[in-house]
Amino acid sequence: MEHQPPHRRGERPLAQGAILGTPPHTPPRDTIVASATPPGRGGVGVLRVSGPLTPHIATALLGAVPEPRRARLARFTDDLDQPIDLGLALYFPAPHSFTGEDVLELQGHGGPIVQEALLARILQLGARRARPGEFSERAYLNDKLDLAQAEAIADLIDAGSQAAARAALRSMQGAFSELVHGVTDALTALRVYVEAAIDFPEEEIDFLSTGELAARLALVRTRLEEVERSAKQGRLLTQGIHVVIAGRPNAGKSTLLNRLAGYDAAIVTPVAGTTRDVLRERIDLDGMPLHLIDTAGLRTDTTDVIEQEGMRRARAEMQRADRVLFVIDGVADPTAQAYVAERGTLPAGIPVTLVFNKVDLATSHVAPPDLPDSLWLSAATGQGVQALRAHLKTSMGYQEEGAGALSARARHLDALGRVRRDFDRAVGLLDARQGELVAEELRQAQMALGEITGEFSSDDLLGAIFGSFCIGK
Ligand SMILES: Nc1nc2c(ncn2[C@@H]2O[C@H](COP(=O)(O)OP(=O)(O)OP(=O)(O)O)[C@@H](O)[C@H]2O)c(=O)[nH]1
Ligand SMILES: [Mg+2]
Repeated sequence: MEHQPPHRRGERPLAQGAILGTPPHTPPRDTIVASATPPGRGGVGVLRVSGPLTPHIATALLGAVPEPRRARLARFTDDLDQPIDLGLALYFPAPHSFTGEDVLELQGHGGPIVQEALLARILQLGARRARPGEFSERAYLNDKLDLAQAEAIADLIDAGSQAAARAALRSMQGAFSELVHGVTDALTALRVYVEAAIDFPEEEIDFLSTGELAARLALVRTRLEEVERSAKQGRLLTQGIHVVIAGRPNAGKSTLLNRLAGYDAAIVTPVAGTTRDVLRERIDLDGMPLHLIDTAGLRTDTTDVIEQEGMRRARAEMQRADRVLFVIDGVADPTAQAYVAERGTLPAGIPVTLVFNKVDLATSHVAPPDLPDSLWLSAATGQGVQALRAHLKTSMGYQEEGAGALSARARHLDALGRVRRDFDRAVGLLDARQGELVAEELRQAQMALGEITGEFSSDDLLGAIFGSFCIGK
C-alpha cells in the first residue's frame, strides 16, 4: 500500500532551504518487525519487517529474496531449516514500499503460537520489535507521507462511522495536506515579497504603503479561513465532541445518558446521589462521534466523602468539555434555580445547554429570562430527545457530510489558531509600517502551518502522535 503526498517535503526548496532551514530528523537504520494483524486467532496473520536487514532475513527465512512485489508461496524456516509455517511472502524493495525501506510481508496462519514462533525467528535474525506506530513514523521520516496523512491512517482505522472513514481516506490521500500547502505557498510568496523589500530599505516605506501587500494579505487570510472551516468540520467528524452531563442529584442525568446511549449504561434510582464515578459512553450522532460523560450530582449539603470526590471529578470533567448539558428537574425547579446557584462555579468559556427534564410530569413550561440555550424533554419517555440531538449537532457547527469532508484533529486546529494570531499581528504591523516585524510574524505563521504536515516537528510531538498508533501500523 503506497500513499503519495501531494508534495514531497524534499521537493519544497523554498520552504525548506534558504528561508526555513532543514528538519532535524534522520531516518533510522535498524530493522523492525511486528504483527500487522490483531492478536488472537484468525485465518491469516501478517508479520511485517522493515529496514536494511530485510534481504538478509528473507534469505535466511525463505531461502532467497522473493521477486519484488510478487506473492510467493514459501516455507518459513527456523535456524535448523525446519518449517515454522507455510505462507505467502511479499517483498517490497526500497524506496517503493510503505515505509520507504526494504519491506517483507509474511502472510502465515493466524494462530498466536505460530505467529510468535515466526516473530522470534525474525528477532533472532537481527530485527527488533517495532514500537507502536513505528512503520508509519518511518514512512513519514522517509517522505512517503506527511504527518497529517499519517494521522489520517490512524483515524481511518479508528473511524466510528462511514462518514468519518470516508473523510479519513480523503485526508490520507493528501486532500487536507494540499489545502494546508496552498496556504503555505501563498505565505511563502508573501514572505519573499516582504523580505525583498527589506533588502532595499530606501524603497521599503513605499512598498509597505502600496495596496498590493494589503491585498495579498487579505487573499492569504481568506484561504486560511477556508482551511480552518474545513479542519473544524474534520475534527468534529474525526474526534467528535465531549459533552458532560451535570446538574443536581436526581435531575435525571443518568437517565438521559441511558436514553442517548440506547441502553442501560448507568444505574438509575430515586436515591439522590446514585452516580459517583464518572461514566463515559461514545455514541454516533449521524456520523459525528459524541463522547457523553455522566457525572455525580452537584450539591453543597453532603458530608459523604464518596459523593464529594464524585463532585470533584464532575467539575474536572467540565473543565475539559466542549459543552455542558446542565440537567434541571423541570417539575421541582421550573425556573432553573439550580443552574442560577451553580452558574458561578461552572468553568468559564464552556458553552452550557439547559435541559429541563421530566416534561412528562410537567403541565407547562416557559423559558426563564437570561438563561442559556434551553430545551425541554423527558429522558424517561424520550420525548424531545431528538431535538436535543439536533441541537448538539447544530450548536457545534456540524453539517451532514458534504462532498469533500476531510478528517482533522484538535492538534491541527490548535496550529491553525496560532497561524491566525501570527498572521493578524503581521497585518497590524503592516499598518504601523514595521517591515522587519511583518516578515518575522509571517515566518512564525509559516512555522506553525508546517507543524500540521510535519515540515516542522519536535521529537516530543512525533512521539506523542505515533505513540498513540497501534503496534504494526
Ligand atoms: N417522570 C420522570 N422521571 C424521571 C425522568 N428522568 C429521570 N427520572 C427519574 O428521576 C430519578 C433520578 O434519575 P437519575 O437518572 O438517577 O438522576 P441523576 O441525575 O443521575 O441522579 P444522581 O446520579 O443521583 O445525581 C429516577 O427515579 C428516574 O426514574 C423523566 O424524564 N421523567
Ligand atoms: Mg446519576
